[in-house]
Amino acid sequence: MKKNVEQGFATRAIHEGYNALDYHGALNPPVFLTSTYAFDRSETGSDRFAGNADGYIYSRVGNPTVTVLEKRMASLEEAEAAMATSSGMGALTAVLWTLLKAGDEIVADKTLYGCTFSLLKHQLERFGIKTRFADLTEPSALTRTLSTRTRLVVAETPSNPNMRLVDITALAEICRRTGVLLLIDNTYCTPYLQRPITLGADIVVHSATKYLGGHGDLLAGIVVARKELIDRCRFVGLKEMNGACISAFDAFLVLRGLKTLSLRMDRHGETAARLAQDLARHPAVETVYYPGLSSHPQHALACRQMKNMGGMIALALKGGLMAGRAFMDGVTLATRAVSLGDAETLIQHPASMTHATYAPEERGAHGFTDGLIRLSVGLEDYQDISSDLLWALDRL
Ligand code: HCS
Repeated sequence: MKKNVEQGFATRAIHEGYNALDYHGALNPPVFLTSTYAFDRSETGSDRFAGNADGYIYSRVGNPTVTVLEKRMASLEEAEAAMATSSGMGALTAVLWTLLKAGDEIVADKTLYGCTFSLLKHQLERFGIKTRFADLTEPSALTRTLSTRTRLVVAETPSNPNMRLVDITALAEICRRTGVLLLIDNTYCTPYLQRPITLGADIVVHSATKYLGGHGDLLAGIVVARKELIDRCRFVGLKEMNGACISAFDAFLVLRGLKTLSLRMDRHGETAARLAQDLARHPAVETVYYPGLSSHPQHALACRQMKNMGGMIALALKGGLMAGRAFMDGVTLATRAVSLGDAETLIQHPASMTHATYAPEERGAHGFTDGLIRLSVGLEDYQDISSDLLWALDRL
């Protein structure tokens, strides 16, 4: 794969894919608010549609502002190419519609974001595509679960919401030997903390709504892979199947967010690491799920695979669901809301919110309890977030 890494990560997050002098010196990429593109003559249009000439044809398939974002994300993930979409689910479905047909199978890690789980478990079945779930924290479980029909392996690391990690290198090696593609959802880490393509994954998807955008003001998704695969996802999954194209304005906002990604991820990680320790010491807390804690079962893997331990924490309280609800209602600085990766600290209850798509009996089987609370640690002062959370815990 092409590795465009001559400059540092932060430099590329600010500059890659854009030259101001090509656009009248405009410091920021112009927002191209256009749905279509004029052809100088009819043959130009037919050549572009046939894929025999470069150039824009329609903004569902490509737009100059979006192209800057795609070049920048490909560089940050150290991949050949990227495709931006209107949401993380749009990114995932563009890949699935492109790669799969009736009769094919997916192997997925047992814990996934609720809508990803529902798509794989319930919705794809209607089209004859089956998903087998396995505990992919143990790579040998993948070998046992693969069948001759498996086309794709899907995992989040860390997983949403319970912070389980998969060993990307180990899974990639098994996938390579068996001719199956490995897709990693890198939303929790961003390429600043973890670059799955460099560890052997074939495809990376993101909800760019989260840390990449970083400010809770947009919805977007990204697919990263080798160019041949991205071309297929663009002209099949995006153009002909899901139509989940990102708007030029949202692409601009993601580009603005990326400029500060490294600074934000450092701060999210520093604050979350301190908070995880505070929470783990509190008598009302049963378990803190954070890969930076030495008590995390995959702490050693996290130290190898991630630059820092990220800004997401999950916790279970001794009082279970009722205590969790009281804790959420007791905080005053943290915002009760789904989503993650924003400047604001967000707190939510997966079983009834982001993961309500799991049936009650599925939650335990897929690795999280009804009492689990998820925290997206924001960029506020550590002391203020810590006081807010500990104050609410003290009152349980
Ligand atoms: N994927 C987001 C949106 C949930 S509905 C989250 O918070 O995990």
